[in-house]
Amino acid sequence: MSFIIELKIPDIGNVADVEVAEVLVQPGDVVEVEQTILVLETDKATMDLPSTAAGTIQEIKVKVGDQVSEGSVVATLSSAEDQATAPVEEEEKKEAQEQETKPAESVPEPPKEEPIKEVPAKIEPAPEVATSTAGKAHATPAVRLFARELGVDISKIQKGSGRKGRILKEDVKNFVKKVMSEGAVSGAGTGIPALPAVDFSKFGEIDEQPLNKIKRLTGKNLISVWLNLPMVTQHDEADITEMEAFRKTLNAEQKDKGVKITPLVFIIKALLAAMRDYPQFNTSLSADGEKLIYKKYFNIGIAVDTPNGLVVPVIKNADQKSIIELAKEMGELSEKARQGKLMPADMQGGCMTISSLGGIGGTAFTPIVNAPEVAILGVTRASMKPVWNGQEFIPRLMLPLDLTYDHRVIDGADGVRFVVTITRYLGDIRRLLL
Ligand code: CAO
Repeated sequence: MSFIIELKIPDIGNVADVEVAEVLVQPGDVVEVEQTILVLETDKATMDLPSTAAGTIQEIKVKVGDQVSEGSVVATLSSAEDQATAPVEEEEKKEAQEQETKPAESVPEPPKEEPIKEVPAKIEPAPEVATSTAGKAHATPAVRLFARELGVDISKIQKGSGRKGRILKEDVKNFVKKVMSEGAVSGAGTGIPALPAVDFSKFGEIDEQPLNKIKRLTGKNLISVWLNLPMVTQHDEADITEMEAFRKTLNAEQKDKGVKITPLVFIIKALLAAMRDYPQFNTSLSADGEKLIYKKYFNIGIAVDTPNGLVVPVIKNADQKSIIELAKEMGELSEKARQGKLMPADMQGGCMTISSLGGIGGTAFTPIVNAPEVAILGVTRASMKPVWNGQEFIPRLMLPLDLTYDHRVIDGADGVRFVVTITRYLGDIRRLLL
């Protein structure tokens, strides 16, 4: 024989019109005694409403946002007599008899052989639940328990996806997934304390946008490089007055052929020449850090700014290409990058990278090495400067260069020698022929 049991709101301390914040079950669900079926919310706290009986949910009589008070029937449940807990058996029997003579309002009339029991739930207030603005997690005890079981510090989940930012089980699961997949980003496993989460909505209106895949991957990679490589940046300036005059002539000649020659191709040429002079810049450390691998090929990566983030296509065998060929390939690769059409092979095999911000501006910056490469050359905007020639100041076009290198592989003296060598090649491009 089975019984239909009405689950009602018990005495909740003279609080009327409490809002239903979550409905955790639906008709047909089999529930256990003490399983939370609803979450109620007042201005100050949330409360779990546990089922007082085991059985199958027949009907849910409330929805999220409804107001309930003591005595409100929230659900009906069919239960085998021996499954139901009967904390107040005598009272239940009496109530069941009353139900037989006086059917409950808004409860569909049960089959005759199923006497109705009204079992007021023992409501569990969640005193420690507070709003996220108070710095504490906004979650039900069931979710807190779930988080504890997974070893998650729930206060690290700043905002949940439930109503009013409530943290749901799903948020806890997503948090665990994020920590597992982005361990490097949070500093997990490095012994470095994670940055504290901040609820920016406390200070004003915000708009939360997920990072795209390129940004997420770049971020992970940058953190890993930042934490693994001892990096030093060396700054210098190249006098490119003559180089620019030649570039302008060349550009005018090439205009009809649709090739645009920017300072970058000359910088690639000068970098290649310096790499030949200093082979330790065309190396990578082996994974165990015990060996230095010298490369006999010269592939140059170029950082390209795209609407989706930074990508680094690689010009393969750049040493075997002319200025015009490099300019053409640079144009094609940056176009492909901006259209999101680069293939993984287009971005692999780089020996050293150039990050040129010269088309935008800047006077200096400290680029991050594109590991496992051992150095990166940063370039910012050339400008006219007064330069002392031994007798007088003369106006010269000076190009700022920023060389960041992995100090495990490159000594400071070689770092400065290398960048000075690049300035020499750029200062007199005839030297590139030697
Ligand atoms: N000084 C002065 N002018 C420069 C210059 C420099 N160092 N570098 C380029 N210019 C000029 C070019 O001659 C061109 O002038 P015109 O339009 O009059 O011909 C203009 O600036 C624009 O150049 P560009 O940026 O389109 O072309 P580029 O070959 O110099 O650079 C590319 C190509 C793909 C590298 C660049 O477009 C880009 O994306 N740069 C951003 C890279 C980046 O985000 N790096 C940061 C990574 S974090 O480490």
